[in-house]
Amino acid sequence: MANVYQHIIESCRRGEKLFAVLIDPEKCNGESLLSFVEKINEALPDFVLVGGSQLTENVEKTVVFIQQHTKVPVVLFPGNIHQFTPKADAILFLSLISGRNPDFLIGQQVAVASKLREAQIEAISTGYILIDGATESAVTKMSKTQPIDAENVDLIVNTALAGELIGNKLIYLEAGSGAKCPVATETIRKVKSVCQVPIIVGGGICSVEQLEKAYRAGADLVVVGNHFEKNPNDLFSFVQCKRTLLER
Ligand code: 1GP
Repeated sequence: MANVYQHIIESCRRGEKLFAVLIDPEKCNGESLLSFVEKINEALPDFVLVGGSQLTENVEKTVVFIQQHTKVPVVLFPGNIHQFTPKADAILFLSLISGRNPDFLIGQQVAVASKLREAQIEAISTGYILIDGATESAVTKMSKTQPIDAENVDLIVNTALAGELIGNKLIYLEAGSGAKCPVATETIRKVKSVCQVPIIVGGGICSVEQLEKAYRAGADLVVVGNHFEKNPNDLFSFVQCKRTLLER
């Protein structure tokens, strides 16, 4: 089984960028899932993330289906503990450090910890920072926490730094799925300048230009989900973008 974190660290060391597609089992299933997985096999993003903010019963089925059809590692990106399945290759073990809801900071993690250990799944401690993307996100609704104001860059940077200092191995800057405004490049740049761990950026990225800007600002891994629901063929140009950056 692939070691996902090792892959991220080694890519960062080589100066390579990473790209992940996010699949929400409630929105992408059946024929559309099969057809998208076929595109994944051609485009070869680094990871397939599976998860969503809403409660869903289809996570395990979706993970197994994707694994049966592709060799790209499948990483859980769970909105809550009910989405846990030991079948995934790894899990982003998220703590919503921008919020002050104890359940999403540590409560859900405590509830699922023994299952993770039992499954011996690769759990990657991830400081998850929700930033206002000018749309009310599903994360805000589900977690009952407010995003950090996008203008409050100092707070975002200090939150990321605190996450790293308490041991998070990744920092995820999230504008929320379908955000009108993705995370600002200046914010990514400042977080990258203080953090040593890899930075994930996601939420509202819907063009190669926005993707390239995020990479150039310092994003190590960019996650795109929503955009591919209507434009699955764009997967090719998005994955190509990170390759082109490396060749330049
Ligand atoms: C959401 O960061 C991810 O959690 C991806 O966002 O669906 O807007 O691409 P989009």
